[in-house]
Amino acid sequence: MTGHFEIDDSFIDDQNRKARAWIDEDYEALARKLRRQNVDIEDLVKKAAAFHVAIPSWGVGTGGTRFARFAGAGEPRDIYEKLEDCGTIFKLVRSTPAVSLHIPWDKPDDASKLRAFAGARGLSFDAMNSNTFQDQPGQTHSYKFGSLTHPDKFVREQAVAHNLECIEIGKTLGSKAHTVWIADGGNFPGQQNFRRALERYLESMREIYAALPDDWRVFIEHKFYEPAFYSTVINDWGTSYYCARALGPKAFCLVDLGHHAPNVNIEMIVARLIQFGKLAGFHFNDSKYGDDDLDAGSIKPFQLFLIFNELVDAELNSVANFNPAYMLDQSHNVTDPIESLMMSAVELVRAYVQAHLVDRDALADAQEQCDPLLALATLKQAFTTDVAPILAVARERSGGAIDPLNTYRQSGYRRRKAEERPGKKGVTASGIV
Ligand code: LRH
Ligand code: MN
Repeated sequence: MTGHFEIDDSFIDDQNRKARAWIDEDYEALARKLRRQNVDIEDLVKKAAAFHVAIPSWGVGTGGTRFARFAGAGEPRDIYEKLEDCGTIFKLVRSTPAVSLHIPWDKPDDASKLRAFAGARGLSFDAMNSNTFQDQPGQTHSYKFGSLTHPDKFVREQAVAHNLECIEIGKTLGSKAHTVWIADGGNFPGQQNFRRALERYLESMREIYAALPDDWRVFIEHKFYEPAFYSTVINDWGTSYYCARALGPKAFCLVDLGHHAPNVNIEMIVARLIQFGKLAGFHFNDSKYGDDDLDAGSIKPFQLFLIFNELVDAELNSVANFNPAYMLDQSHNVTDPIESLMMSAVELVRAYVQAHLVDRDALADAQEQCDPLLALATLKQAFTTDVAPILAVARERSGGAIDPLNTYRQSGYRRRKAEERPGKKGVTASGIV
């Protein structure tokens, strides 16, 4: 790839030097504050540096809605350019060493070549994602009326075969998990037989499960509506959990934060799935109304903190079968996707570190003493602690940017990509990617 611009380490060092002054001062002040709480700030820096979240390959392109997609400058045009941008995000925030691919959007001509290209940028591949919610050119059977649950067994077989192909590609890429989200459902009462559709789902998923290598996991992703607007086969965590139990020990339940009805207590669903040993992990994002796929922590940061409060409690108590996969799943319709993904990754590390600041003995006492206000105050003390200096020092010590957004903007990366990747800027056909 001739003439491809990259932000080099010396530029990041230069920018970090400019930020050194304020970071040292803030870090010392926070260290003193935490010392009073018998908390060693260095422990938290190590935890922050160890936190990783995967980038969705489909997130580095500009997203859209059914109304329009306003393509940005220097859009990645293929999986290699998507990985270039994922490499840039990783270089600046250091907490995103893996990418989650979507097939066929990212189907590689040469998976080994792709793995090497990613490896050269410090990137590996997280969970694969199948796509039986769109018809591909030349596809024999349409998914208009479903895929793994379609009444026609030839459609189900086609959908199963696609998932097996995703697993084969993933094996070459070094992935260890496969996420299955299906849009199957109905728009009208009576359109589907609810029980038969679920039986067909399990029948199809058993074939996919049987194809999993021993060290792989399959993630079932529930969603309460859209694109089906009356009923969705895998609509909630309960149905997902039933299926994961029915399939076996390699099947788990993935929580996409945008896939729940408004006001659903997602942190409680997370606690349930942790307790039941079936938490696959997350598609982190945020939303105000539906599956808005907005930037994580941008609308409900306290909910994000409460979810991490459950995760850290499980981590500290070494709960069995607790090995969640963290991924972002967002659609960037009006921002530079690289900036949104960087800032979203930072918000996840922030929530994780703040959750480690919860005084769990005090919280347990307040709960046992039936003192709700003290319990809430104990959580809020952690949530209202500004841990930004810890996050910045963790990034810098990992070779990243103290101020990733400013460093990215100073680098002129997007402008350079616009020169390298001439593409049609402006309004294009609708669709999420
Ligand atoms: C469905 C979903 C799923 C992906 C898709 C891009 O809403 O969250 O995880 O396959 O978005
Ligand atoms: Mn998702």
